[in-house]
Amino acid sequence: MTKNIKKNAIQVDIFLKKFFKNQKKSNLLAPMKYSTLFGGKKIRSSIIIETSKIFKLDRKKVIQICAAVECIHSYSLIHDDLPCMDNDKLRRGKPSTHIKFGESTAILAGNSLLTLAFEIIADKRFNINPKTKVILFKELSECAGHLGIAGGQFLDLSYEKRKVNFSNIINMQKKKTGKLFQFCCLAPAILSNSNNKIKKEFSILGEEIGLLFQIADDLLDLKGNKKNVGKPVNNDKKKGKSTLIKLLGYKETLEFAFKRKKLIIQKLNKYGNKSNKLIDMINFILNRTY
Ligand code: GRG
Repeated sequence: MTKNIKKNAIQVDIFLKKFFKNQKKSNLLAPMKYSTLFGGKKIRSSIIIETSKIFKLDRKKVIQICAAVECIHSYSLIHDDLPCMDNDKLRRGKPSTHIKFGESTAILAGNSLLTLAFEIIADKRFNINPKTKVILFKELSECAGHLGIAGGQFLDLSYEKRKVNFSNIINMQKKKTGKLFQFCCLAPAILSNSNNKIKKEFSILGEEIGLLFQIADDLLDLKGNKKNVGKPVNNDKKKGKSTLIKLLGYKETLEFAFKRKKLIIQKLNKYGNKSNKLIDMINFILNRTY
């Protein structure tokens, strides 16, 4: 499995490197590259590529979507690590972007990665129907904005050191992490002109996969090791983060995650062999050590 994830990540990195190379030079390019090209699993790209197989879309057809999503993901990590947010000095085993380049540069590099994501989709070499591009823009901006990642991050920060109930934690995690995964599963359905029912089905699946990913991230924070994870562990407790583990305990959270995983896989089973690789990916999410 990890071999497949690595292979997918290399291809996205090749695309991103070329895209950066074709940009006019600026002082922000170095921190932008630092945050996107060196390290990171690029699991969201793998989810896009493996979902695309269900829709018989070649990986070349979705590489721009992968690159755009990774830019937004990297942007969110840069901002997440800032002193005014989670104040983390280590990311992917290296100094966080603001530690390496300074705070203002990190903020601006993050902002530039967000806009670059839309530039990548807008690029004329991404040769798809303009109407489809507009739909992708709309969905991606919704997933990144106040109803998605940014809104979820707001909730995450405002829930620190508070007693938060189950449904509020799930809602926060679905926004903070689930929404970008939602886009990863929805985009291939949009690109293949699927009907609204299928688009809805893949949106929900993506959001569920994202929630599973976030729960696995919280489990790793508790039981993982710093070297593998690439950032300090046991952070959530120190910061008073509201997680399912805090509410339910480790064992019950793990059981909850395995139940959710089973439901996702049941839904994907109806696609037969075409969904095998995506199912492998979902199994990886919960078994991962990094
Ligand atoms: C509007 C995009 C945007 C951002 C501003 C800071 C912020 C609001 C949102 C942060 C959201 C966030 C950091 C969610 C955490 C998701 C998560 C589990 C990250 C770790 O992802 P991995 O494991 O990281 O895929 P790698 O290093 O492999 O890329």
